[in-house]
Amino acid sequence: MKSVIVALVVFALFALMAPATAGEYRLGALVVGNSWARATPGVARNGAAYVTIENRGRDADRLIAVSSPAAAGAALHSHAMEAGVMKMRPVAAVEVAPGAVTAMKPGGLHIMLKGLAAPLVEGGSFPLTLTFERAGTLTLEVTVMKIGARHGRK
Ligand SMILES: [Cu+2]
Repeated sequence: MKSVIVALVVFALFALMAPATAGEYRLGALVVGNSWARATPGVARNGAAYVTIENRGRDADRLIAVSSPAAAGAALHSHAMEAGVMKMRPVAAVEVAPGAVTAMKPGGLHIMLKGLAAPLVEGGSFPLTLTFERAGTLTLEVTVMKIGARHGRK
């Protein structure tokens, strides 16, 4: 009987941890998926990663911190026009409103990876940790697409 309960508990834990579908991760009311990055040429010191965050809950949440062992530093960035020139700007947090889907993409919101430990190679992957104010912390695997890619697998 005891072993059955243990097996059920282990199964339940796996069910909780397993991605909802391939490449999707659940964290409380949040579903995070389509995580990808562009491959970087050997000389590049920085890279960028993108994720899509869906808030299926009733409460607003905020992405407040990002980190990765693939880079010395990671930060949330947006793009904005400044005197007619597109510039990247750090943002303190990314709001994820209830019922909304926030999709990072080239030319928009992105996760800046500063001081890459090694070039990002197409077909590879690396861990990325996201910290949300309400839902907590999630580490997911980011797939590296080709240099100049406009989107992930989807
Ligand atoms: Cu940036």
